[in-house]
Amino acid sequence: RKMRSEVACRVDIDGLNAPFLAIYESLIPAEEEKAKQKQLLTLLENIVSKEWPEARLDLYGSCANSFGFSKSDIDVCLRIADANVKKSQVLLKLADLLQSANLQNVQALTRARVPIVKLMDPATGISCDICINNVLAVVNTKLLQDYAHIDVRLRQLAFIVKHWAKTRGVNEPYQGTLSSYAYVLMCIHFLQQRRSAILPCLQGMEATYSVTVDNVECAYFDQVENLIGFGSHNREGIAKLVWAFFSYWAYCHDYADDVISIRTGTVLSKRTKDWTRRIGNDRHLICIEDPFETSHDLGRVVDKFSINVLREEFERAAEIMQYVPNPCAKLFEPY
Ligand code: 3AT
Ligand code: MG
Repeated sequence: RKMRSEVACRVDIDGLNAPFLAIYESLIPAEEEKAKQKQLLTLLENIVSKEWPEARLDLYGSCANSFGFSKSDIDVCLRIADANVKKSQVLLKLADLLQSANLQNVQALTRARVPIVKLMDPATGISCDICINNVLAVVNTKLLQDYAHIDVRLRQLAFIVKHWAKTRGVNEPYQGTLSSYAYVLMCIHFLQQRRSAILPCLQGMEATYSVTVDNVECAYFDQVENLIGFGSHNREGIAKLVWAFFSYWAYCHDYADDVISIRTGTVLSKRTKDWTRRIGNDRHLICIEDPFETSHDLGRVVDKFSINVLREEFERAAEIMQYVPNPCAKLFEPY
């Protein structure tokens, strides 16, 4: 495959803003859904505090980072100081408590990569996963949420990309494609890199927020109200950005050498990260640096088969955006 720099976009691109915005609007959760999530969180807080008065619950993931769709499950992190008690013991105890409180489908998955308890709340109909002390996920949720405040085009682009990835079957990290978290990082990176930048690099600015979690220092500028309008010199609409996002990943990204990094706001080389060869199951075929756990490549789930699936999907999307008169139907056609 030959790389090229951005080619000329179709002339009618801005005419496609309306259909993309309509899809975006249709995926946004209603206020009443947010209220139900709060209601469930309060119920869980009451259950947990009886057993562990010091513990606290945080929402994380898409229900808290503003990239969640309507009718999504919620992700909750239980923070508990108990260093002596094993996580699996806490999870089993928690599952007991939830069961006694009449929550449904309660299941403790103590051997999963991220051990969780699953449940469904019959009062709100919401399903929920609870993990223990996954504080980095709570902090990266805040970072994503802060970026979303700066320019609404991030939320629009990420919704379209996630919706595309879900309908095309390429949002399955257990099957070698990328997580929603990885797609949002790709969108942030892309908007940091536009010729006139739409997003700043918050970790490159003076830190106003700083926490140390599991020996990782997480620091960045979080007073994002002061950055609203940062990207206003760039007038590109959502359709142009969707087009450019897919053509970047189809034709412009250097899969052999590049690592995208929202931490630095640039592209790094695989050599500087020592991500040039396969180690264990990490193949580094598409490299997305985690903003805080910098040794962590979100692309590591991608294998030699799924990399082709992904690249073909990027190319398919780029071509549809370039040539198909009404691209939305085809772009989001179930695979
Ligand atoms: P969905 O709307 O559920 O598709 P999501 O934003 O909830 O999207 P995930 O379910 O992929 O995203 O992950 C939930 C959160 O867990 C998002 C992020 O805060 C954290 N997370 C997920 N994968 C990773 C990872 N590989 N490294 C660090 N944090 C991660
Ligand atoms: Mg989720």
